[in-house]
Amino acid sequence: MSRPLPNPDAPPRHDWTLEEISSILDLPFNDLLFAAQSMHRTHFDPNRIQVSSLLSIKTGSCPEDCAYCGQSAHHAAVAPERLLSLAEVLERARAAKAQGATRFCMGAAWRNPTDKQLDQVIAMIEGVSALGLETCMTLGMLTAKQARRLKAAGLDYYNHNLDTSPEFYGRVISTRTYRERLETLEHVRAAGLKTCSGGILGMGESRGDRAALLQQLATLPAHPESVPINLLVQIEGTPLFGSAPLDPFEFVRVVAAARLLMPRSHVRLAAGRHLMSDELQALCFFAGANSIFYGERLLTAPNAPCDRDQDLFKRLGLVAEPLIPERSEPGACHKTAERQGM
Ligand code: SAM
Ligand code: DTB
Ligand code: SF4
Repeated sequence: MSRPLPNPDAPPRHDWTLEEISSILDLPFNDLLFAAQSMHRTHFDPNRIQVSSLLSIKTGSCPEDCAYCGQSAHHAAVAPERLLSLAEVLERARAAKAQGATRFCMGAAWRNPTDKQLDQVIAMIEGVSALGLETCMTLGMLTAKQARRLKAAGLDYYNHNLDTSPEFYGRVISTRTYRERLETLEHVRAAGLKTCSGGILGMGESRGDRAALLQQLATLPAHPESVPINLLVQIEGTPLFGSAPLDPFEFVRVVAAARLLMPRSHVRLAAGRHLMSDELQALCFFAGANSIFYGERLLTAPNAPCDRDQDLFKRLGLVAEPLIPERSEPGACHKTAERQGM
């Protein structure tokens, strides 16, 4: 290989240039995958996958105009629903845990939560944590004070995606700026919450846009602990419905580059897995993806069916990452996951 590649033994860098990232994305496919897999096994057990489950706690009628999203009131693709009750959320969290999930992610179709809405979701964080699950929320923009309140309530992760490059962003969203997204990430970090932040591929962006998104993520003061890479799920009625499909190898390249640039982060093969073949998912795991959403639904869109995932894990010899010991009720989740071959 003529071009320098990230050294697996060097500390993670936060000063990646666009040129460096572009040259990584442009590598011959086999060189890129070999480098990413080498990096992956330096920092992680290559056969372990973190398993998260997702629930929409408040669906639809969102004031934002994100062109990919079926929950925006601007396109009204899905019927709006009220905020779920604490009992409903806990029932779904228990079911997710019984299926082998170790993290429960709750999403609301809000531009930002009000302080009253925050009180309601804080009760959910406390209840889900008490079940021994890690908690993640994605509620839109947060103030510094709201982020601190979520941390004090015991929230583990906050998801807030940059979605795409700063340059392409204006083609996708007009009601919230890139800067505002970065500010929310600052508040999340400052509060001591773990960050979950990534983007969406397949919206018509160029490879240069994908490099610029990766640069934004990899030059944050701390790499997000979790980096979800979503494949656009095309939802009828949204402006991005009918976008040209992405070359699947391009998706794998971005996963591999994320692994090389943010070597200690969990890279999640997020939305769109139900549209991927088993072989494509296996390539993504080889390229360094080590987290998935598990369960029949994402927020409003379908996910890969659970029996298909269990079969895939078995055929690939993958096992679910156990809960960190201090959070689990003695061995419970791990046992459930093993029983299911996950
Ligand atoms: N409303 C909050 C917000 O946008 O900040 C939280 C929920 S929102 C649905 C979380 C993320 O899901 C978005 O930032 C986007 O990256 C991803 N997402 C939404 N719709 C998607 C779709 N149709 N395909 C792929 N990813 C999607
Ligand atoms: C993320 O990056 N992907 C998830 C989660 N964070 C909240 C959301 C995917 C949504 C897919 C479309 C839907 O279900 O409506
Ligand atoms: Fe609203 Fe989030 Fe959907 Fe954007 S992605 S329209 S903010 S729910």
